[in-house]
Amino acid sequence: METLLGSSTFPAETGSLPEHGRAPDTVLEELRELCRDDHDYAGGTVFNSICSAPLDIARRVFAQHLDANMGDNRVFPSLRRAEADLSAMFGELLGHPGAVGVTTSGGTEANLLVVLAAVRRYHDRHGGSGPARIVLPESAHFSFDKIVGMLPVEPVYAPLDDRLRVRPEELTRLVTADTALVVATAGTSEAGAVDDVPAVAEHTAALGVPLHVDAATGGFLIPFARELGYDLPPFAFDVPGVTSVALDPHKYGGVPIPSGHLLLRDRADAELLRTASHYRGTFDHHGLLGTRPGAAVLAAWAVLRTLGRSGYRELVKEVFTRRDLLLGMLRDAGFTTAMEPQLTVVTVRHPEPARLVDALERRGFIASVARRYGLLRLVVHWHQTAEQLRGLVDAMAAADGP
Ligand code: 0PR
Repeated sequence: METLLGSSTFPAETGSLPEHGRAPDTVLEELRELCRDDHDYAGGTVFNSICSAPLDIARRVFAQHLDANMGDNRVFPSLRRAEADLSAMFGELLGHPGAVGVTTSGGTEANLLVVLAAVRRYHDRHGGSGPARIVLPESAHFSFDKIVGMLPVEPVYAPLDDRLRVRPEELTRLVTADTALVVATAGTSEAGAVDDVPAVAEHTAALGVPLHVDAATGGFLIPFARELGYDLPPFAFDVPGVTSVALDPHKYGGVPIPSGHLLLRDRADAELLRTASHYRGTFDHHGLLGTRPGAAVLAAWAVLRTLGRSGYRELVKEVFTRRDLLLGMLRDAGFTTAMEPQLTVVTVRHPEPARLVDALERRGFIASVARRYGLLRLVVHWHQTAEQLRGLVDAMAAADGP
């Protein structure tokens, strides 16, 4: 069967709904076949992913709560409490214990909600339904490309510096008092670049323009890396003028997919997102999805309490140490990194990065190309051991040479 993703490799028989069900063992055998090309994070072949295997406690909690539905807090009152606890924990982590939180399916939904709130606020203030201007870095995640296609916004993009961070002085020139929203990124997915949020916030705060920080990738890295002494700027509510932050427990948080969280400084912003559920006793919705898995929320709750700050600090220490190990290995093998990485994404200069990625893939390794910048992109994560990083660099050298 032809799909957007290509042809099914299965005989027509297994791709269609069978008239009569099969024995579970048969289906599990078929499923093994279906998943035969999937990679296991533990196998040392995945170097493109900001997501990783969830922690054991998360697997257990997730498996125990498969029924849990965030869309019904009367059947599952625990979920509302877990969401409130998570918001309090994240608020504290991000410098504002009183922040209002909304669980989401990930960074895309969190970013969408923030832009939606900005559009509604803009229309409330200015009347009409015309496009609301939002100013973003050229490095903004492609979730914003989806969002600007869905909502009445006029995006304006600010250029980057040589480490792929937004240039604050260029961005501020584009922001005026009637700008509906400014976005900064604390950890781009392509290069791990952390924008200078304090410099951006100084200007937006003076104009009263909301500033959203997309920390989907960096939200679980930067606070702990800063505690460990890495030189990274503050990016969250401890910076006056930051009005919302998105962070994703399913990235460097150790939590299963789907797990995202949007934190809002001001309760009035949550009001802009409220939709009445029309059911007696059931809470109103602030997110986009209706029926959605509560298992991820309970798993996030359990992981945060199991690790605590010191557990995350240890994980972040390990992953940054491995990043530095990889940098040394690449240098020794004759490769040139494009810039000093701020977080866990290492970018490498190469005349034909796509060809190198193809060659690596033939050897079983998954790396990626940051297409906007023409750079080879390697993501360091805690699923990789030192030997596996060695294996990657050896494969790079053998595949193509520096
Ligand atoms: N904002 C930033 C800064 C992100 O890095 C991402 C995801 C998002 C928003 C969107 O989040 P959701 O995907 O949770 O909606 N960044 C990853 C990326 O683009 C997503 C990803 C993760 C892709 C693992 C592949 C993969 O194996 O790299």
